[in-house]
Amino acid sequence: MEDKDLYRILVVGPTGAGKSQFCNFVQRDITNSKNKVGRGLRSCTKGPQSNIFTRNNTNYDFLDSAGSSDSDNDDIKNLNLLIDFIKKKESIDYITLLLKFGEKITNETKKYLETLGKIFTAGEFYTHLCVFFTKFPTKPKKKDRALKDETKKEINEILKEIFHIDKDIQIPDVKVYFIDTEIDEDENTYDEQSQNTIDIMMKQMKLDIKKNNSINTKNFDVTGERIENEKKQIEVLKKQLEEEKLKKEKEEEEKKRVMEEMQKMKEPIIREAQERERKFQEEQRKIDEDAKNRNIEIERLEGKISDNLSIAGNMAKYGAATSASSALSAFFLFTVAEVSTSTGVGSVALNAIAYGLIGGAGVFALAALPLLGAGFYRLKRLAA
Ligand SMILES: Nc1nc2c(ncn2[C@@H]2O[C@H](COP(=O)(O)OP(=O)(O)O)[C@@H](O)[C@H]2O)c(=O)[nH]1
Ligand SMILES: [Mg+2]
Repeated sequence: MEDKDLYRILVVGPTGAGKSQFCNFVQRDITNSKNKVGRGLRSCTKGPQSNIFTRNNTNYDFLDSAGSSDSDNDDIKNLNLLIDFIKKKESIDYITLLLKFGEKITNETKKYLETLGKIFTAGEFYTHLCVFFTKFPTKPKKKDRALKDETKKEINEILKEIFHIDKDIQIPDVKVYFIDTEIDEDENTYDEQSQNTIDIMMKQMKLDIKKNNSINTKNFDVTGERIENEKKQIEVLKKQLEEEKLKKEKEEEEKKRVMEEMQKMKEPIIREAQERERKFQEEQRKIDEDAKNRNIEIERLEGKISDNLSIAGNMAKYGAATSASSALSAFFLFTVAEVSTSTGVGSVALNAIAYGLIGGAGVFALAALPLLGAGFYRLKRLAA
């Protein structure tokens, strides 16, 4: 959104807060005479007044309102004047509320704020407002800085009360500024720090206005009927919201009930499926086990086959060696016997050898028998 051609700003606050001097200050009216500034108790502003000027290439109209609790003490009269005035303007963009720094917020001021609460809705007020505390020392002391923080807190609490905003409802704090608009008579200048504060406020205001529409002032009225209607509308909306909420809750409950019902219906089916799955898993496990066992058996048999084959092989080798060696010994003994007989060695010696031969053969035969038997048995198992 483009910047507006003219920003219309309402300046409100109790008499003596410094509204007229503020309007001179924002337009750097160093004569401080465009808006007649009050001297003494009586208010000098008779009725609302327009202040159109240009600052930093932007056009403004600061509307200096009459204080509603001025020395005439006629709140309604001043309120009438203000409403008539802003009705003619059709819309305003912003509200600056001026209060004196360092002074307790009096009951009079509270009444003034309550009157504002009859003109603006809380929504309008909170989205278009900033607060200025005037007469803030140009060289603030420690106590002034402490009071500044307290003041911010206090004004936020008071406004919440006036606009009936629950304490626990979180709304952003209103923007609060501290200035001194008094001319330094020796130097004939305004406090520059305070002028900078005005520039900051104007920038902030432009941002706020981009977010929020202007306040339409055409339907403003003195009786507070507009606000009452708004409140009634809010009540109707609240009721509707409450009914909607109840309806939704009932729907949610019904949904939950149906879901539970469905769950119940589903349960036996799920259980059956689970049982089937369990059985399937068990069967699968058995099959796996069997397969594993068979594999073990196969491995065992294979092991045996190779075992037996090697035993049989050894046996054959062993048997051949044994037969060969016994044949050799028999042949050797026979030769010895033959030689001994022919050479005429004594018969005693011959006999001893012959007996030795027979005995040795006997012993060999006895030793070889179980071995042969075992070999035979193994070969038979293998064949089976
Ligand atoms: N020191 C000082 N005096 C101020 C300031 N603002 C207003 N005044 C004085 O307070 C008195 C009332 O100011 P005025 O603008 O007429 O208040 P209005 O009734 O709200 O319009 C005048 O004497 C001003 O000079 C301020 O910021 N600092
Ligand atoms: Mg004034």
